[in-house]
Amino acid sequence: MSEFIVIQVGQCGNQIGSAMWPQILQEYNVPITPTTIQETPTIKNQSDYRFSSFFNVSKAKQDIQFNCLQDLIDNKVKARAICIDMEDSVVARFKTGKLKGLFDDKCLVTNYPGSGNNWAEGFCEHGPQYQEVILNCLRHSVERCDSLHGFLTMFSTGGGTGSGLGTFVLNMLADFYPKIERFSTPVYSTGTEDVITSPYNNLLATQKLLEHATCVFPVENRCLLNIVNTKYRKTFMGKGGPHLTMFSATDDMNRIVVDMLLHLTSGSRFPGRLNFDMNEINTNMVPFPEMKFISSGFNHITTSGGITAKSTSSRQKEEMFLAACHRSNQLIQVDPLGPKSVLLSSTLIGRGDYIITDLQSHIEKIQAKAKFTPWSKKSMKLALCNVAPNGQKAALFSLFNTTALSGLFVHLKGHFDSLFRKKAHLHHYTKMNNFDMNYFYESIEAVETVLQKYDELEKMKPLNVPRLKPQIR
Ligand SMILES: Nc1nc2c(ncn2[C@@H]2O[C@H](COP(=O)(O)OP(=O)(O)OP(=O)(O)O)[C@@H](O)[C@H]2O)c(=O)[nH]1
Ligand SMILES: [Mg+2]
Repeated sequence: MSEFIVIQVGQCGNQIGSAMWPQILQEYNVPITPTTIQETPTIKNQSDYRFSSFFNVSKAKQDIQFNCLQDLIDNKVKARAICIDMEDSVVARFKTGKLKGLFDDKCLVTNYPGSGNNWAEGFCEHGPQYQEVILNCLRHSVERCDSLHGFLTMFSTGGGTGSGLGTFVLNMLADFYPKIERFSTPVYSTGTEDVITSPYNNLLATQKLLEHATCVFPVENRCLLNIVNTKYRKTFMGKGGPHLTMFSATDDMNRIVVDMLLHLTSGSRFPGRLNFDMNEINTNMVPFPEMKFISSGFNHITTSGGITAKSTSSRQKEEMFLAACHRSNQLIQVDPLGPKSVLLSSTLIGRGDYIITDLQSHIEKIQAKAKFTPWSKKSMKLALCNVAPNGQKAALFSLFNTTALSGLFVHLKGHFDSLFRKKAHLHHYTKMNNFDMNYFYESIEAVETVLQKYDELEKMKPLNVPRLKPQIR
């Protein structure tokens, strides 16, 4: 059984975490309050379903059926989470709010007043200052795992703490636990920039992600906002009605990120007829070390709007497939099956009422529509997870490693250049102890290298291997 440690850093990382843990519990039929127990539970026996992948349950308590959060607290069950922020307001909610008692106090790290939207403050100041404290949290969490499989880090790249200290932690993980997978979900504010120094922070964080993460599942706030605008609020927004602001939509946006993380980790948490674990995703999806950014998409059906009929019709599955691959449902701005995309690798994960032939028919459609590298057309990763998202009968999750991701890197570099050319706001970075201009130069170089690689792969001609003709004697 494999275990994961979730590391949430900064405001954004911790806000996503605070939306994620109740949802994970809900999938195991452990609601926050006992009154919301479902009539037909998604799973029947928690001990069969790798509850301890994300929760530390002592050996003696592993056969207990937990019915609500209070049961977990009474039995000293803790989320495998480390919550770090250089201000204390978001993490403080874990001590007093609805998740009170779920987190280990030894794994909450806070300070005051934050990292001032400055990557250098997070990475160069708070990093060294908190290294020992964070290392103790890591050791404490790792010692409570039997077979640690991976770390999952979550933070935004636009501010200072998540971006700077978050990537410092990634660097620590690579140094101290080099053999353990390091998955990361960075939230980019590209297109909805609300932090003036974010072009610097985004680029500096991206270089560290490229260097230290094993696999990156990026999310762009503009995509989340579009999904929220067009899907969730469609019914009562009306045509031409007011558009949601980032501020009012943040909870809904975070719920989409949480759905993605639940799909991504579903194979590690539940069994499947064609089971998969997250390390398989890394092996299958990352063809070259620098090509580790992966686009994710799925049918955004919430619990209330999910498929609840006894079985899922083939028409519904077809709709789910189209939705999961459509550009409007990608969490990063790409069109995986569009003309500017060459697929380096792809994964489809069917959850719940899905069988292998459903996935195979989806694959044929992708093969007919998309462009591929010489090696990637015939080999797609398929996986089935027995348990559907909470309240749904079935769901489809897609992952694409595509050259269209170059759009993100072009955007990051363009925004960075416009600020850097004028040296605007630069003194905030250069005044930090341990910061030197090489951080900027290395980041520019790393992004340019990735762009060059995408370009080469896009231009690569598919191999035309002639079929062997049968010999006539
Ligand atoms: N999707 C999403 N984006 C967020 C959330 N909170 C902040 N952001 C975005 O993240 C960027 C700023 O990062 P924060 O996470 O607030 O910053 P931080 O990591 O706490 O760093 P400092 O406050 O500068 O020390 C902005 O672009 C915000 O719009 C959130 O809960 N969800
Ligand atoms: Mg903050």
